[in-house]
Amino acid sequence: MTAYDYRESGLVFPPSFLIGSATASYQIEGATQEDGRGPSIWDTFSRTPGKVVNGDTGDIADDHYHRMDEDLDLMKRLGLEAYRFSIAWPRVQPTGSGAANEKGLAFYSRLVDGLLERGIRPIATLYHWDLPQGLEDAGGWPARDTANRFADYAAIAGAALGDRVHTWTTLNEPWCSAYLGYGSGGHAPGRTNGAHALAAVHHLNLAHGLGLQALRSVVAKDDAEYSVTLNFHVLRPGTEDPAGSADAMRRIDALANRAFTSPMLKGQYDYDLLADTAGVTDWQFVQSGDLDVIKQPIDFLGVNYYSTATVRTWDGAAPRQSADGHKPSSGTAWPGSEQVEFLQQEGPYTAMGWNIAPEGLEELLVHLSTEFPSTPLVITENGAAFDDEVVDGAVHDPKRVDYLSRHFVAAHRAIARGVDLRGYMVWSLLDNFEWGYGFSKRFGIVHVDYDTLVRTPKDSAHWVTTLVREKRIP
Ligand code: IFM
Repeated sequence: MTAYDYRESGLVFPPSFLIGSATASYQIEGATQEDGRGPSIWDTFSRTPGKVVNGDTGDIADDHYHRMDEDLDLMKRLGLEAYRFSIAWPRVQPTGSGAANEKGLAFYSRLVDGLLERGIRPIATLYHWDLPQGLEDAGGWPARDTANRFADYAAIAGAALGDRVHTWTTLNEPWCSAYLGYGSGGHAPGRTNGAHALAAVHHLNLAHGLGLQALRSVVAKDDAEYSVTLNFHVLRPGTEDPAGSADAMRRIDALANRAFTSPMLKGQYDYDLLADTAGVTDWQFVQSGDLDVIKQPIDFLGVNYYSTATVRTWDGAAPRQSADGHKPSSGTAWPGSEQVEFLQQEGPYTAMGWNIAPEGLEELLVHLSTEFPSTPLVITENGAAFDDEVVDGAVHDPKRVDYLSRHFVAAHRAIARGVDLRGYMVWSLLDNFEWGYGFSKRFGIVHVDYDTLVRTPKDSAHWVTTLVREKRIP
């Protein structure tokens, strides 16, 4: 089956299927030095020459901090049922520990109230990569204490907002935080040390477990839901003989997917992950009892999906390819499995160079639901970057509409195959700061003019509005 087979209008979703959109704090808020917010690793990283395309920073971004009411009204006009946002830890605890910054909490309190007033369900992520710089200076995610600090922060956020937030998500894509932040160096804080990356994996997992315990002990809403969001690598064999790629696929699955799902959902690190990385670390940072802490009940697993990855074991002949979809950087995102080659995949592609493969989403959802049958799923991110322009006050983005349409078809097919899929958050509500790519990539269903900060809903936003209203793929 190819991407082109996933065109089908008229498919109907159940009325309870939740459709909304997502953003993250550093990518949209701006106001990085206001109301007591402390610096985060992304402030430091983006100000370091050469780290972000065009030297872009999140200092202003979409200025959402000052335009929250306008953005809330926009969400209401678009008919969104849910809004997935993240809380900036350095707004809540400027140095990452100690007393709460009330002005920072007040901002998110107003956001949550504004959502509820408009009938939009608040889905709050505690950590979407903006670690307080003070904690990085104290060791960052490779240091165990960061997980303890995260639990304190979770308790502060839960106590302040827990009477109103419908859904809590501990972490967004810990794969990126650990491997891009500490392994490849492509993301903040930009370290390139495989052992640190693996220690970060464990401490992020621990933070998830401790964070859920802390949230549950303070949240004053009995029906609040708890979750975590992972970005899954859906793998394809890079040789005609699938067996020739089997080891490469197993290794990447272990590092990228099972390094998080196994501890969080099964209470274990898989033997092959430990064996593959034995030359990098001895995993002594895993202490007795940690896995019991990490394996906390969740109400659903958040799934972020964009494209597939094709891998094989490098035979040493031709120069090694490394098209893993991330901005090339000096270190490795694959500690212990550097011999795996990521091959250029068949198009069509988005502006990120990512292949469009809706069948990968269906396959992933079916796989997760087979592997973890008692864990419901929500697509917490899916979307595409394309080069959009405003012409006569409109943005025609047929490629994004087509991308979304095919992925909603994939989601629908997964449901028809028995997957307990509860919702779908489109990435992203607004064009925003795309990390190492700065503002050069536009993922929004709403266009943002970075000079005037004017928001213009794209055709894809109108498409989403129709989809939500009719619960039917237009
Ligand atoms: O923009 C990011 C987001 O912050 C995390 N998931 C992937 C998106 C697109 O790269």
